[in-house]
Amino acid sequence: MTVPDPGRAMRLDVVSIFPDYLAPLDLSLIGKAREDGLLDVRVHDLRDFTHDRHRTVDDTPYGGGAGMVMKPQPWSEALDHVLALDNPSGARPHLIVPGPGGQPFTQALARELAQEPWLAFACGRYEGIDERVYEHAREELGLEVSVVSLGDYVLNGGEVAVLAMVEAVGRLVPGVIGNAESLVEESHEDGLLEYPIYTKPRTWNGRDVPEVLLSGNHAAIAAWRLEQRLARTAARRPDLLHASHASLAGTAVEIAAATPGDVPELHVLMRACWVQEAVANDTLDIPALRESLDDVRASLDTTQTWVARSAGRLVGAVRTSRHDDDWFIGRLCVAPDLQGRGLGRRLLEHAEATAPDGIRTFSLNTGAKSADNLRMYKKAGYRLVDAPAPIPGAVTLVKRRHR
Ligand code: 6GU
Repeated sequence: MTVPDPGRAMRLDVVSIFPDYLAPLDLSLIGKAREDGLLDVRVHDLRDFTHDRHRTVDDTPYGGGAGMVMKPQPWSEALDHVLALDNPSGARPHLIVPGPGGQPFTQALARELAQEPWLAFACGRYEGIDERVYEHAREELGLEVSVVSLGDYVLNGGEVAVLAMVEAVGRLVPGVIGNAESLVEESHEDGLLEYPIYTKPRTWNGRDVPEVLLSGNHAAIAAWRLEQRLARTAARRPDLLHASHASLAGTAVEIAAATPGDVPELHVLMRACWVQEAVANDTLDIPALRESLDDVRASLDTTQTWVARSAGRLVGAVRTSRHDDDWFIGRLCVAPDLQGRGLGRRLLEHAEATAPDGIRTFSLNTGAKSADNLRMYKKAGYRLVDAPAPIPGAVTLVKRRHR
């Protein structure tokens, strides 16, 4: 086993009365990541911090009621022990307490947690942990404490939830998954569920693979997959089609020049955004929707592309190009769950602000029926021009530059 590189490994401590429950963390990708020194996982037995013959961790609740409550003292000693272990990064852990009463565990939260140097998990059993442990951890130990729930159902304890969370977070730590592109092309990364997948044989048990997948027509395959994703999301998770729960509030959004490393995420973001345009304009015949990964990569050389990131997540983009004295602003997009919060306007202003001397007009295209986009552009001073449609169903808007 490789010794974890303290500067690189993400540290994970788990405290439980059933440490054996966490044995699966030795297996598969997470086990491999531990061997490779990418994750430094340590499991602790809460009962090691009791001092009575029965190693008691629980007692009856004040005020009455069913079940038992975990006593504060063993938890306090366990946390002190975790904090006192060698800690080369100088960081403090973010304490995660799994419980059905917590904030929902989502891919977005997994991404945030994957950026932390150190996570500590406190697995409660019975009815839960004495509330004063949370206050003590926050106020005396100075820890950020989050209660996190896997979903709206009840488990017997936090251990299964920790297995799920460590797997979801661990696979986002750089290097744990070899092919980073596979990370963005999956459910919950761009607001839609995945399309159905098939492998050989072509006919199995009298069932054929959908014809389009054998056609070799990549545009047709992409359009079919997109339709499947939309249909599936509408049927199984209609809430995702109107996702308004994610928020930019309180998170800094940084705009930076796009690099080749941004291309896979940018490609997925564009798909997610122009699916909306496809629905709003009732057509799949939109160039942005048909851009391949290679097209997006190539566009970095022919345009100036900017990406906006929030807590590591790519949440918006825009590209500009000069045509004589006109500055064309293209592919302006904001992640569907974060629209309506002014991020599009910020990207637009950034695109305008980067225009060189000699530019006299800004211009852009959008769908003729893209009501939200049109409203935003008009508010920003753009006017529809009576030019031939750049592509079927699209319109051109122009604004004079004021200097
Ligand atoms: Cl994170 N813990 C427990 N004990 N029950 C749960 C849960 C977590 N998420 C859903 N049910």
